[in-house]
Amino acid sequence: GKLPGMLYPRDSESRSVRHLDGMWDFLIDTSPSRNLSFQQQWYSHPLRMFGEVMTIPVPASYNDITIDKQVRDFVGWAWYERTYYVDKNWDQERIVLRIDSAHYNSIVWVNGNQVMTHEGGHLPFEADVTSQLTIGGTNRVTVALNNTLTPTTLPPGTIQYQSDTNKYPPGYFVQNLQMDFFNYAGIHRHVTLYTTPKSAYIEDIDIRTSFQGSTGTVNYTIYNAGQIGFVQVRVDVIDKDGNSVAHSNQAQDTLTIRNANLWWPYTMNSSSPGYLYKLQVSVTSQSHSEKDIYRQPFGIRTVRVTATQLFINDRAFYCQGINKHEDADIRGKGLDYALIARDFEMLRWLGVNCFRTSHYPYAEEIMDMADQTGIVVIDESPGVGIVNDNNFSNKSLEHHKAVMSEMFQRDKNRPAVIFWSVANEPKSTNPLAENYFREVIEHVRSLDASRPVTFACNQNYANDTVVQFVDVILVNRYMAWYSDVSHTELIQRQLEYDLRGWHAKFNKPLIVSEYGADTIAGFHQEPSFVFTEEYQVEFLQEYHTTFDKLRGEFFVGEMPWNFADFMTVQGITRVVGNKKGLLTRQRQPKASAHLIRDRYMRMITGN
Ligand code: BDP
Repeated sequence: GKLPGMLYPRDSESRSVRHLDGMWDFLIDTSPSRNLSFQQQWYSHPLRMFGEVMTIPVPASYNDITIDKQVRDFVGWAWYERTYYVDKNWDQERIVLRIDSAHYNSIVWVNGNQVMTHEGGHLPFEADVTSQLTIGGTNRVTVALNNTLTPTTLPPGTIQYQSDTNKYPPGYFVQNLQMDFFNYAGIHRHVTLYTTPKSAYIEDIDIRTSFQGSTGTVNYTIYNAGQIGFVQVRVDVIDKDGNSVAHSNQAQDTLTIRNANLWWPYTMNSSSPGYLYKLQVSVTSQSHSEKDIYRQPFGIRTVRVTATQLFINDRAFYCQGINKHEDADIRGKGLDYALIARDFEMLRWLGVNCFRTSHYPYAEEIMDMADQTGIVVIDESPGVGIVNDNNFSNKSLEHHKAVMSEMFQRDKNRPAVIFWSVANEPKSTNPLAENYFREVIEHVRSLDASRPVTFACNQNYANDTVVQFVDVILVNRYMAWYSDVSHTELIQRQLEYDLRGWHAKFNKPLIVSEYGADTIAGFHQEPSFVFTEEYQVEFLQEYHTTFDKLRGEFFVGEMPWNFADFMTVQGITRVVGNKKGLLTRQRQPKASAHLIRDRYMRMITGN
């Protein structure tokens, strides 16, 4: 069946957008049952009636805002609330409430009435709230979030109860994570109210592109959610200069564009990287009383892999990559335009032409920047840490498929997205993984035949059961870090043997999707020593020698772990977070950043 549309809220002649970002009231449910908030129905009255509320910003993770450890490390229901005025001129409109990301389980009320629930962070959800709102008056929105991870959430986790009352008070529990990043929680991205016409509105737009010679092909479908149907559809392809270069009056059609500008990564076409067209869609109701207009950016480009190569627009592409996280001081995983701008500045400074959204879908504003600047994205799901038998259950599988559908709906029209990555480091040697991932990958292929599908693998080629299903092999490797630590002299031998083994067995192109060493900025030692900047540089250089050797054969890309230092759970192997960044958490370079920059710049200039 048709998946619900997830068009990004954009204003137009027929649509208004209003962010509800700002300071919200906030209260965590610390009751022993963890459930007092539902017994007392915290959604039924202003939150301040139920406890001493804090002021927490939206968007942001709540964890690192306060000086209260209980808030930082909280596991359970956290409640957000604000009031807002709805413009009296919106009385003829359909009004939608959209939350771009809230981690993890969410329930949303408007004026005390439940309007939606959603499972999973990192992806948007929305509901038509027209009938719940007081138009021309104040309204209260309440969001309850629960960040508990279980064997069937993505990412999965467990709650461990401690029963030894000699050591722990009654009811004591801890959240165990199966991923190596802090489980930041909160309303992480925009909360938006937007309007469309009441019944004749555009629900979804699906665009597939290709080209022959200099002629581009744009195949699109417009989905009408309204009950009354359109009598008129008008679709125009608008180029960068604002000119219509093709048009149609059909809800589904294939348009050709002569002398099309293809969407290119900036390293392949520096004069016009990331060329975006807009599909301008307008629909008019039968009675002509309603008209909806939406402009969807898209690019014309193709992706293809062979047994040894990766092609974008039929030209070989090499991934000068990097892995990222959504992570920063104070705001955690909260959307921050200044941070996004700085990150893209540093990506360009490093010469990066590709990043992986390790290990969950990133904010739409980040994806927009990738589309606009011509940086390629491996779009990864929150399927990180699928390692225990109970993570492969039918319930997990159904949820994983649903998450892939949501990701596809959100990102399907983005030219920057070249691959779907369904997971990071699942236990793919577990026999249960074979059927689970066959189904997940088949599901993604049924949604999208135009993009290769993959996952990042940390297992071994002899026993892996899942790489057989992918189009391109992604392996995460930590020779001389998690094994043979300090022995950089072993990297080349072990890496070449391993990478050749993967290719020989599966006959697919290969990317090293992670490699890295923890490094404390400012630690120096010569000869190199683990955790020093010298060690990180030497470590990366050894990998590079092997990458360069295999590049002409089947090796199509490299992605250091990680762009920047990032926060993790507290533990004895993490010194205030994971320090494998080329940059510090404040986005300043370590010595390794200069090494990668020199290397990637030479690739760009061909020296
Ligand atoms: C890999 C994981 C990544 C970790 C990294 C590390 O994919 O999330 O942060 O190792 O340990 O196994 O630094």
